[in-house]
Amino acid sequence: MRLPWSFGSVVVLAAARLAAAGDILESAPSWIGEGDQETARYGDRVACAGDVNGDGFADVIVGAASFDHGEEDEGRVFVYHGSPSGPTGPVWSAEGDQAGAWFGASVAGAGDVNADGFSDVIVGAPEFDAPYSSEGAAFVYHGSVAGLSASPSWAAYGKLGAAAAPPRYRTGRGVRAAAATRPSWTCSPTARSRGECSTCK
Ligand SMILES: [Ca+2]
Ligand SMILES: [Ca+2]
Ligand SMILES: [Ca+2]
Repeated sequence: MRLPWSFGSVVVLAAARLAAAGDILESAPSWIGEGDQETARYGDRVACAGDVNGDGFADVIVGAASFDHGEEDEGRVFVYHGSPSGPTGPVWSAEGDQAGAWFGASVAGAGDVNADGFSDVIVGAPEFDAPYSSEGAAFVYHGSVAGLSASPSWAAYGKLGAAAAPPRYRTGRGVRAAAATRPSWTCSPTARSRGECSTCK
């Protein structure tokens, strides 16, 4: 099957056993995922997500860093749950919600970072502004019996992006310059995108 190149696609090849030649991959894909949006860059990054819903089947995560869904090139990530017939879904997706964030330019299984028995995933957004221009961000989503959480459970930000001058944070006593080393990873992505960092200690 030939797909429009700019849409992007992901192909899964299933293992087949040949007694004479040992274990090899089938030449035909057993599953194909598609971006269904021009220049979405779907499939530029793919990874095993672990078992995010704990059903015993491995799950997969696919990034589409130039996906548009309200914001141009915000990026979007899709997760497909494994099953006896292969990947199903997408059953979960998340997006950058910031133009040009490139959310999903990197995706990976994170292991089980909170040791609850469910695999977690990490997603990179190298052009995310928070508030430095293109400082970049990484987000972790926890797994559960229902799959990944809708909102990130943890986020970290580059802090040293291309901003010409350090931003100023609003405080209860006015405005002051932010320290260059100010920790910022406890601030929620939504709060940071709104410039509400003074409330995030
Ligand atoms: Ca699973
Ligand atoms: Ca969006
Ligand atoms: Ca976990």
